Amino acid sequence: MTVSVIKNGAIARVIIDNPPVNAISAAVRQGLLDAVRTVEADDAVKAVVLSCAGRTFVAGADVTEFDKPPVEPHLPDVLNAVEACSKPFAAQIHGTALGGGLEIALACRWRLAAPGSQMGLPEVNLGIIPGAGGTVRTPRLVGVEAAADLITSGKPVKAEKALALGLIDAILPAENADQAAEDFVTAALGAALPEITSARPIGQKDEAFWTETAARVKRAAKGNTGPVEALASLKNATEVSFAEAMAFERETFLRLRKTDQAAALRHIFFAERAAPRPSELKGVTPRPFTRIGVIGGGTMGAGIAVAMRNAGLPVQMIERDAEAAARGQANVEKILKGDLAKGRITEAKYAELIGGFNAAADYAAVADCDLVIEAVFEDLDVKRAVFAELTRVCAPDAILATNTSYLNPDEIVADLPGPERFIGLHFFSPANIMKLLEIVPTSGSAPDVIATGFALAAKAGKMPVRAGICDGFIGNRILKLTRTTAERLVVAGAEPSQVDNALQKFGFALGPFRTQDLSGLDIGAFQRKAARGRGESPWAPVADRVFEAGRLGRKTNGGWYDYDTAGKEVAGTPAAVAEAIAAARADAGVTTPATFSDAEIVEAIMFPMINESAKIVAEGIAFRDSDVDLVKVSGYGFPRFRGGPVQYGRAIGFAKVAEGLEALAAKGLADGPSEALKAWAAKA
Ligand code: T1G
Repeated sequence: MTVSVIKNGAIARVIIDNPPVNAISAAVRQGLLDAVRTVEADDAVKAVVLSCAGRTFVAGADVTEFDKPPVEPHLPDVLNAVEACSKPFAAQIHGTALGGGLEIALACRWRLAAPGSQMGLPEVNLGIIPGAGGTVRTPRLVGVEAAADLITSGKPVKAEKALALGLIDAILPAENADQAAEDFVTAALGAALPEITSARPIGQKDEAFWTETAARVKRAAKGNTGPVEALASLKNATEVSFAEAMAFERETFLRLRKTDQAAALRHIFFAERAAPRPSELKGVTPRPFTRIGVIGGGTMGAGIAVAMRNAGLPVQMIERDAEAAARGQANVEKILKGDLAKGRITEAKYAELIGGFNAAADYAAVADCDLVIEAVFEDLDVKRAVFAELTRVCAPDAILATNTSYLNPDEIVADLPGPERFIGLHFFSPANIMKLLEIVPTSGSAPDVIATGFALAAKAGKMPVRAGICDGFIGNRILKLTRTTAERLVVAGAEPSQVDNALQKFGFALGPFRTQDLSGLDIGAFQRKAARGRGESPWAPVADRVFEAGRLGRKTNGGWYDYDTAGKEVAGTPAAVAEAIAAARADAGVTTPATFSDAEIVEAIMFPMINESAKIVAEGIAFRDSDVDLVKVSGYGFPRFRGGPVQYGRAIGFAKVAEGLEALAAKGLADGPSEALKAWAAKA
C-alpha cells in the first residue's frame, strides 16, 4: 500500500510508503487523493498528520515518469484537494522534502520537521521548474526574496533555517516525533487555524529587484534555462491570481520537461547514481583502508594527500629525499592555508588536517599503510622503481595504486609480486577539489581491490568512473582528440580565440586553448615527446611551435594568449602564436584561411567527440555511455545541461552526427564516422 490511512481518534495519520525515497508516482498521487476523501468522510477525524515510511519524506516527483505522458491525478490537483480538505493536514518531515515533496508540505496547514532534516526545490537542477505550486505557494510563506533564492538555487535548506524563514512551523524533538506531531496538531486545533497557503497574501517587488535578480540568476545558471524560467514563474505569481499563477507554472513545467536540457540533466542525474555502484561488484566487500600512503609531493601528490585528509584518513607522504619531502609538506600546507584563507576550514580544522599528515623520505614510513597512491613523475621507469620499492616495503595485501594519467598501469606493475593488488586511481588536478576519479583496474586487479577503489571514492566524496586501459583512459583520450581537432581548425583558418569563444558560448567552462594556458603547454609537449619516443607521431604543428617559443601559458604570462600583469587575457592572437599558425598553414599548404561560424566550430569539435565516445563504449573502455558523459561533465567542464557528448549526440541524432563527420572528413577536419557510431545511428 503506497498510501495508508490510520485512524485513531481525532488525529488521523496518512503514511506514504514508496521506497526507496517515497517518490511521487501515479500510485502515490492516487493514494493521497483517496486518503483526503477518506478523512473528509469520517466525522471522527478532526485533523491529519501526513508522514512517510522509510528514510525520508517525499523526495519529489518520480523522475522515471518524466519520459511518459502525465497520468491523472495530476499533483497540483491532488495538492489543491489536500489544502481544501476540511480536516487540516500537518506534514511531518524527516530526511529530505524535495521538489514535489516540499510542495505537498506547502499545501498542508502546518509543516513540522525533524532536526537536521532538509527541504528544497531542486527542480531547476533537472532543467525544469516546480510544477505543483512551488513558485506560487513558497512566496506566500517565506516572502518573495527568500522564495527566489530557494527556487532558483535548487539548494535545500536545513530545518533550522526553514523555521527562521517561515517555511515550517516547528522543529520536532528527535525522540517521539510522531507523538509530538500529533500533540502539536491537537493543540493547534484549539486555536484559530492558520489560513490555507494559497489564500495568504503574496508580497510585491519592484522592477529593479526583478531585473537585478534575473541577471544574477542567468549568470549563475550557465545556460540552464530552468532557474531563469522559475524566476519568471515566481514574478508572474506576484502579478496574477493563485489559480492563474498555478496554470502558468504548470504550463512552464510541462514545456520544460520535454526539452533536451531536461532530458540531459535527468541523464546525468541517473548517470551519477549508476557509476558509483557497478553491478559487477555487487556483493564484493572492499578491503579496509585506514592509513593512506602518497608517493610524491608535487601538485598531484599534495592534492591527493589533502583529499585523503579531508576524508578523515591519516596520510603518510614519501618523497625521494628530505628536501623533496619538505617541499611536499610545504605544498600540502599551502593548499590547506588556502582553504583557511578562503574560510573553507577553521584554524582548528587546519590543525587537525595537517596534524594527520606526515612527509618523509624513507619508504619504511608507509610499511603500515593499507592503501598507497603513487603520484610521481609521468615516467615509466620512475614509476616502476616506486612500485618495486613498495612491494618490498608494504604488506602483501596492501593495495598499491598509480595515479598515472597517460601511462599503461599494466606496464608500470609488470612482473611485480601480488598482481591482484594493483590498480589505477586517476585523480584530476586539483585533486582536493575535482570530483572525478577514474578507476582503472590492471589486468590482475582483484574484484575486492576494485571495490576498494569505489569505497575510497565514496569516502572522499569523489565521483568514480571505471575506465579500461587505453591511451588516456576515457577523459584524456577524448581531450587529446579535442585538442587535435581544435588545432586542425586553427591550421584551416580559425583563430584560437574564435574556437574557445564558440565552445564557451556552447557552455564549456573554458575552450581548449584557454585550458592549455591554464594547465600549461609543457604537459602536452611532454606527452608528445614521450609518444614520439615510443615511435608515435602526434600531430600538433602549432602547439609544438608555441611551446618551442617558450610560451607555456599563464605560468609564463603567455601561451596561446598573452596576459597582462594582472593576469587578464590580452585580446587577440599574440604575434608569436600568429607566426606559429602561419608556419603550420604554410606546411599544410593552406593559402587561403577558411572562415568558420560558431556553429561550424561546435560541430567540428563535438562530432569527433561523440564519435570517439562511441568507440570508447564499443571497446569496453567505458562500461556504459553515461559513464563517458559523466567523465566529461564532472572532470572536463562539459556543460551539465547538455548531458555530456553522448547525450548531446542522442539529442541531435547520431545519424546527423555521422553525416556531419563525413563532411568534416572531406575537409580534412575529422576522421569519418566509426562503425561504433554507425551502430548507434542504426539503433536510434
Ligand atoms: N525519482 C525517482 N527516483 C529517485 C528520485 C526521484 N525523484 N530520487 C532518487 N531516486 C532514486 C535514485 O535514482 C536511486 O535509485 C535511489 O532513489 C536512491 O537515490 C512536481 C516535478 C532524495 C537526496 O530532484 O536528491 O519533484 O540507483 O542514491 O544519496 O515540482 O536521491 O537505488 O535504483 O540519490 O540517499 C525533484 C532527487 C524531482 C530529488 C537521496 N526531486 N533525489 O539521496 O540516494 S522533480 C529531486 C535526490 C519534482 C515537482 C517536480 C536524492 C535524495 P537506485 P540516491 P541518496
